[in-house]
Amino acid sequence: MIFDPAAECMPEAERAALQAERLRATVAAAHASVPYYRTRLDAAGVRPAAFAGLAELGRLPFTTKADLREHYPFGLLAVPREQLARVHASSGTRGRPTIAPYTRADLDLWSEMCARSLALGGGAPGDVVHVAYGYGLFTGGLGLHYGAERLGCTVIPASAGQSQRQITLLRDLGAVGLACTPSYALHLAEVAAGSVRLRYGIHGAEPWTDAMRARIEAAFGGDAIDIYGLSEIIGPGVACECREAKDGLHIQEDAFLAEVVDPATGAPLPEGEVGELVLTTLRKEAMPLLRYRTGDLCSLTRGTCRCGRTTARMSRIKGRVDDMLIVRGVNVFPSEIEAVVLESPHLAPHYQVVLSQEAALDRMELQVEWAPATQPPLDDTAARAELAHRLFERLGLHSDVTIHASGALPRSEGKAVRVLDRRRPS
Ligand code: DLL
Repeated sequence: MIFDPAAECMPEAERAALQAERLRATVAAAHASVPYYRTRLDAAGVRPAAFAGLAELGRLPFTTKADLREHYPFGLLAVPREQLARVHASSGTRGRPTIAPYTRADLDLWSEMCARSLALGGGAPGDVVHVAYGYGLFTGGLGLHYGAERLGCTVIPASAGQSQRQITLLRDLGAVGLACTPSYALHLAEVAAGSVRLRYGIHGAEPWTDAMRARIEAAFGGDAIDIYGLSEIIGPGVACECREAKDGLHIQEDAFLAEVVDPATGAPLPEGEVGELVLTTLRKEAMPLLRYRTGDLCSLTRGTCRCGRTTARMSRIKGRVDDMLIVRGVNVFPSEIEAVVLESPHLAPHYQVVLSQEAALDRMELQVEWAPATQPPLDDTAARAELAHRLFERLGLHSDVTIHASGALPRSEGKAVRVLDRRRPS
């Protein structure tokens, strides 16, 4: 089903007009209520009263994570702090957390976006939906929770962890939908050992591949759907795949304006080209963001989808601008490594990349493990060499490979840690 056909199937010209109007209102609100934006907009010579909307998008300043850090925690609010109904945060890897403040209306909008996402993935009123994203400051749990309630589902707020109990609940309460990270879905699949069947899974918050999708779908028998979002913008629900096509994530364009730019120059890139996703909020009250540099790499496609929706679609996230590894001068995205690992049916979909330094040279080691059903050979030299060869063909980089026994690598309950970089900072 389509949760909001009027918004999701709107003719493109009509949507562009709506976006232009909302963009003008957002620029005006940012200028009027956020001193930081007033200064930046004035410096760029943008006068809200004369701002033409979409055609002048390029005149608006970018906002970066550094700007958010600098104005931590509430420096970019466009409403008095008393009007905040809730604050979430994303831990980030270093430094201050990134704050996600919501007014009541923002929470409402967020629920609506997550309800649309669940419906995109095959959800319907009356479904039992098991939410195994972490609840708390992380936006995954409560975001999907309220979205599922909005759709009219029965929600099981399981949160992450205690996997055996999760399986019991999934089975006993008859869940048809599961919401959790793709890495946690694989862990749950392992524990369930075929005893849980689902209609759909709504998986995001970390990069994953189509090969990973195939493994999750084989384990649970349903559609494994990619959902995207980030705390700064709203949390999950910015974009989500449809179950009909699974060919790009439909962006909720009446609420978020998407561009893809060259990460180095900031210049807009044409449709289909991979670059950094830049998002402008069109309906947010608490912290409207203009041209926010997400750091996430993807491309955009326009045109009506097989599912009937007319919203632009973003490709799967290829990686982050800042998680591209540079190993002996070669650029490597962990997702490329994942694709190589999962080509082999004898390996489990769990892996870790360890980077170290030996005699001033980078060393990359890929740690994988045998699939549970595989009888490992006594001497795995040939298997390791074969994997190292395929990695070299894909990445142009020599790496060492270790194949562990099934179950040896750490399992994730939230966002998986794929890379351990033990090189000295240069
Ligand atoms: O991860 C929100 C979320 C929760 C999305 C549940 C989907 C499902 P943050 O913790 O702020 O918010 O992290 C946001 O996670 O900039 C991406 O780098 C990454 N990310 C999120 N979804 C995807 C995805 C949540 N589907 C950061 N594919 C983003 C790849 C993703 N990366």
